[in-house]
Amino acid sequence: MSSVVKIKKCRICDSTNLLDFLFLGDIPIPNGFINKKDLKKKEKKYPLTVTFCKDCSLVQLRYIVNPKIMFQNYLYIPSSSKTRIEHFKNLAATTSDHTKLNEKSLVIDIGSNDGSLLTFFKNLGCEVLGVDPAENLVKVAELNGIRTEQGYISIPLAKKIVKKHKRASAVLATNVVAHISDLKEFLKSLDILLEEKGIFIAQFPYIVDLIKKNQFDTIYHEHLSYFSLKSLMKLSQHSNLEIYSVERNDLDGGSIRVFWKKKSNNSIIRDDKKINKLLQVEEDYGLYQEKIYLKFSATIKKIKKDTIKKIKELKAKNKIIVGYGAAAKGNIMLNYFGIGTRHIDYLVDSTPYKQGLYSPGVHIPIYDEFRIYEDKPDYLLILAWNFKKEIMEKNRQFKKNGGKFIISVPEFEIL
Ligand code: JHZ
Repeated sequence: MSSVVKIKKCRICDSTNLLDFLFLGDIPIPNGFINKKDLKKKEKKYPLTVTFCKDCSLVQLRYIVNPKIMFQNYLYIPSSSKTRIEHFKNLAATTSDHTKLNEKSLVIDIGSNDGSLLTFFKNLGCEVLGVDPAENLVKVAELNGIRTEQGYISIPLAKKIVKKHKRASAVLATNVVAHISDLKEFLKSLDILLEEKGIFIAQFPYIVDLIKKNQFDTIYHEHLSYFSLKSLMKLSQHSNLEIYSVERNDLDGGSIRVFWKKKSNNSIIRDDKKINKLLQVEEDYGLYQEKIYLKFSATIKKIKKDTIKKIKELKAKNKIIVGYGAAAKGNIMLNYFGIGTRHIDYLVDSTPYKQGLYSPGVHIPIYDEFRIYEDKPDYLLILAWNFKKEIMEKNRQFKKNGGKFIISVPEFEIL
């Protein structure tokens, strides 16, 4: 695969009836943090164009960046947030409510990162196996005691895993399905991985929340698809798996958990009530019509204008602004808004791997969170707005000292 490919048809239904409704610009990959010595090198940028399939309603990126460029060396780790780790604990409990797990059960996590989620299944006594393409993170996971196969899930890798280990009682994928280009092959791989009564649980940010709450910065090169339940049901038609339940939760600004089983497994009853209720929410919200996406695009342009104006006003008063959380989404926001070192003095992030590096595109230095207590900036622009509560609680003292928080999603606000 070349470094970037333009798609001509929908990933799920092959329709060419696509509407490009938003262009966020040519932007470097959002987890492409830079070493000081490389700052002068030309960075590769890729177009971020979002398109809507008028036939099956899948929202997707027009341009796909080669996954090797994005995931081989990956600096994002879930364990940098308490909220996410608590959520993983809850996900492990939900999984064992859905399927009987014991010491003989194998649980596989696709996109297992540093092994944080699987640790909870290990504590439940299950056998666990991670699958992840990032060389650096496989090493971290192994150090955490989580055995991990390095690679992208595919039919050959699924067959290899079954041969080497066994079939799984549960396969999980949190914030991963959106990263996958060939979704039909993905479902086939799951069919191979799962035992007859096994279940697959996927979780990712939900398009209804994304549109409703103006979460434009969740749109980036890693996320190829932004699924509605309807689009996923359409996808499942091409496979041996079917969706049997669905739940919403408030992680990452609003996510859905989708539960799949094998079509041949009649021991699990499909929860039609939950499924139909959510399909109705989507229909009522206008998710299957192009109008809502055109409106979203106009709103995002307004947020950009408002934020730049307000930040310039603060800078004119010589206020010091620091960005909180060098999240992938934050890097998209900064690049789309064109906010750089003239506006933001530096970023802070709890992930040790990101500290000492520079943000992609706008090249803002990243430091340890504690730096704000030495420098005492006037404002903290919360880039990781999905952890607003956790970040504000953690920095109560900053507020007590007279500091203020700024948020730009769902709209510009000083808190
Ligand atoms: P966070 C990643 O996106 C990439 P990002 C990926 N594609 C995806 O889908 C989402 O995750 C879910 C920092 N932080 O989790 C840690 C603090 O510094 O929103 C992280 O760098 N202090 C897989 O990168 C960042 O913020 C804190 O107190 O947008 C949050 O990144 C807290 C709570 C976080 O994901």
